[in-house]
This record gives sequence, structure tokens and C-alpha cells, in this order.
Amino acid sequence: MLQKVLIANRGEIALRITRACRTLGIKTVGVYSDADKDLMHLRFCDEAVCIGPGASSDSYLNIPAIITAAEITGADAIHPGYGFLAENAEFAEIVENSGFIFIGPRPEHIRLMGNKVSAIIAMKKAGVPTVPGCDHAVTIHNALAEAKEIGFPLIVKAASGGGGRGMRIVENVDTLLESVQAAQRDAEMWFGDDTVYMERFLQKPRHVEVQVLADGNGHAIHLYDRDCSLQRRHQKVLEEAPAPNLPEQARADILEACVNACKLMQYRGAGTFEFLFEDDGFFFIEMNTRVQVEHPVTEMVTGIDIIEQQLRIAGGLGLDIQQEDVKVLGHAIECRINAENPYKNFMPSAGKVDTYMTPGGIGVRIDSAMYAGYTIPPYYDSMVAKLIVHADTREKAIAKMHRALGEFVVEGPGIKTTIPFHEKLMENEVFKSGKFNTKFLEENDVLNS
Ligand code: MV4
Repeated sequence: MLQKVLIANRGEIALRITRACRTLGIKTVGVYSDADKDLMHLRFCDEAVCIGPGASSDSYLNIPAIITAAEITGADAIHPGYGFLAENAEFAEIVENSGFIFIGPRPEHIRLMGNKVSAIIAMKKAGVPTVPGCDHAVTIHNALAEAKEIGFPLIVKAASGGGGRGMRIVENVDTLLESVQAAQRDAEMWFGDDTVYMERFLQKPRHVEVQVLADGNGHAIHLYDRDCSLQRRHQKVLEEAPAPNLPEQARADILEACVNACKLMQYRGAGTFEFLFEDDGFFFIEMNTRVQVEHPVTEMVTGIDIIEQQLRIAGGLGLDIQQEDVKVLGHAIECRINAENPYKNFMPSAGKVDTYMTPGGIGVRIDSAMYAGYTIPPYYDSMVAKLIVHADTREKAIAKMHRALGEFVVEGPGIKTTIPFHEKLMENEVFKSGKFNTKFLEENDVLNS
């Protein structure tokens, strides 16, 4: 088993990983930027190393500083969390070449899934259903021919992209070539790679993802599914498990396909297969080779600690779970609480938190690194807490979430949060029906309905 883990991240996920390590008796090394010396998890880590100034590029993305911190503290493994370097294949290679264990997939799988075209090709080979499209690069020279095959509307995406950046929806042939060129320019600017590809555009899909765990030697299991359709500008706002209103056979088939793909690839670690779900069909769009923000909803319905499993797998202990052991009990919902003002177009609002009161009760979980007196720095992501609830049914989970949100107090000069937005969401009839898709937030003014 691992002896000492360096947590190359900050905020709630750094605290989450610290907790898992300490529960397992693994020593912890925290790293922090100049702007983060008051981070909560540093109080619980055995050691802490400053890795640079506040800007992410000089600290949490500073590979030499992170490797050096691991060397001077004698860590044997590095956990990247999510975001920052979590899906950087070069970082994973440098970690391994420097003699440390990378707590995550093999670098070749990070690279394979980091390129959406190679990911789609791999999934097709593994029998995972993909979106009707072309699994190769598109330029103005072949776009017309490919578009004839795919049909309109179609969407142009960056091969090195993901998470919605640089996507372009093309309604008809008139705007095809200019859209391909614009997408190539965006891709070059955002990702340094102008490779783009095309897929049929699904008009009102749901976003459903499958959590997997694999030991790297061909043993793989799924931990069922999550619905992440409620997104605002490609940022997930709320996630739930299991995905509501999925046809049972379609669910069983896609879960099996994901596990088979992991076995075929000899995948290692935690991973998430992201699908669009429309007209009772699943369509693979991308695979995330990291633990995700929304992993707690899966933990709440399965009782499995995903971070603990990551640590076991990285420590060579493999998976101590058989597929038949994995059961979904009840329903879990996660609301991402951001330091943003929902009444002012979700404008970020950093600052000092004077009053911090968290909800409680059966099945209420807070994943946050905030505390009274904590100052939210302006450098990083605006997500400051995840409120997760679990109950026997989706209806009861919604009622419990609404009650918990009503108890949640985060106050300070200039501090606004999305708590009121989530309270209104819990009162929204369409949301409560479970019959919504990725267009819901775009088409509904939740706060004023
Ligand atoms: C799509 C799509 C429809 N058809 N792909 C990809 C990244 C993810 N965050 C959103 N993605 C989508 N990919 C095909 N073939 C719809 C989405 C999508 C979306 C697209 C544009 C604007 C908002 C969106 C919200 C969720 C999903």
C-alpha cells in the first residue's frame, strides 16, 4: 500500500483526498500557492510545501515545483485530483519517470482519451456506441463530403478539446466551411492543435455518464450512472445518481459496454464514460481519465469510496469489489455551490467568509474546504462547496436538498453564492419531473420562474 501521497491540488478535492489517505493511514503532503496558505486540508496534512505564486500556471500547473515537493518530502505517489494536471499525459509520464506512482490511469490512456478522435476510434473498436459522425480529422477539403454522410445539423468539435470549448453547430451546408475554419482557429488558440472532427448534432440530448473502476490487469467494474444534463456554459450545475427515467435494458447494455471497453484496454484507475442520451439511445462523446467533481453522488448510492479505491489500485492492492457487490440504493443529488451572484448573471464574487453554517442530518454531505474566516481567493475556480444529499427516492432527495439549501449560510462582505438558484431549482416542476435535457437551463429562467 502507498505510504506517503502528495496531493497536487487545492480546495475541496484536496481535502477529500487528504481525508481518504488519513482514513487509510497514508501520510499526506499538501502543496499550496502563496494565495492558498490558509487552505483547510493543510491543517490535516503531515507536511506542506509552497509551490509558487497564486497564478495556477506558476503553482498548481508548475510540474518541476510539484516533482521537487515530492522529492524533498519523500512521497511515493502523487494524486492529481481533477482539473490542473489531472489529465496531462506528460505530467503522468514525468511523475512515473521521476520514480513516483501516478494515482490515475496509464499515460497512454490519458493521451488516448485526451484526443477525442482517438477516443472515438477506440470506443468503436470496443463496441461502445458513438455519435454518427466521422472518426477522423476534418478540413475544408473533406468537410463537404463528410457532411453529406453525416447530415445536418452537425457539430464541429476540437479533437484536443472537450467540455464544450470551441464547438460549432452547423445548421446547413451554407455555413459549413466557414464553421470548420473558425473551429480550427479556436482549436489552435485554445488547445494548440487545430484538428477538428464532426458529429451529427443531437438537438435535445441528456448528458449521462458511467463511472468505472479498473485495476489495470483486466479487472473492471462499473458503479452505475449519473445524469449531468443541467449545465450552464458547459459547467455542470447539478448532478444526480442514478440517472432518472433510463430504460433498464439500455442502461444494462451501456454499463456492460463500458466495462468491456475497460477490460479490452486494460484500463487502470477511475474513469468516466460521457454519453449523450436521446431517443432511448446512448452516444459516446468523451472519456474522462480522472476522478470527477461529481463522484460523491455515486459514492452515496453505492457506498463505495472512489478515492479509496484509487489509492488501493495505485498501491497495487487491486479492486476489492466484485461487480455483483455493487448495488444502487436510493437516490443522490449534488448541487455545486459557486461564489457567484445568480442575480447578476453568475458574476464571480470572491472575498472573506465571515459566517459559515452548514446543513446536516441523515444523508446530508458537504464537500467543501470553506470555514468561517476563510477568504475565497480570486485566482481559481468559483466552486466553493458541493452539497450532496441521499434519500430513498428522488422525490425525497429533492425535498431534503431543498431543506438543506435553506440551512446553508455563506455570508461575508461582497460574498454571493448560487444557493438561492439551487433552491428555486428544487421547486421547479420540470426539474422535479426528471424530464429535462441539456437545454433546460438555457430555455428556463429558473430564478424568476
Ligand atoms: C454534443 C451535443 C449534441 N450533439 N455533441 C460536448 C461537451 C459537453 N460539455 C457538451 N457537449 C455536447 N456535445 C453532439 N454530437 C450537445 C452537447 C452539449 C451542449 C452543446 C452545446 C451547448 C450546450 C451544451 C450542453 C450540454 C451538452
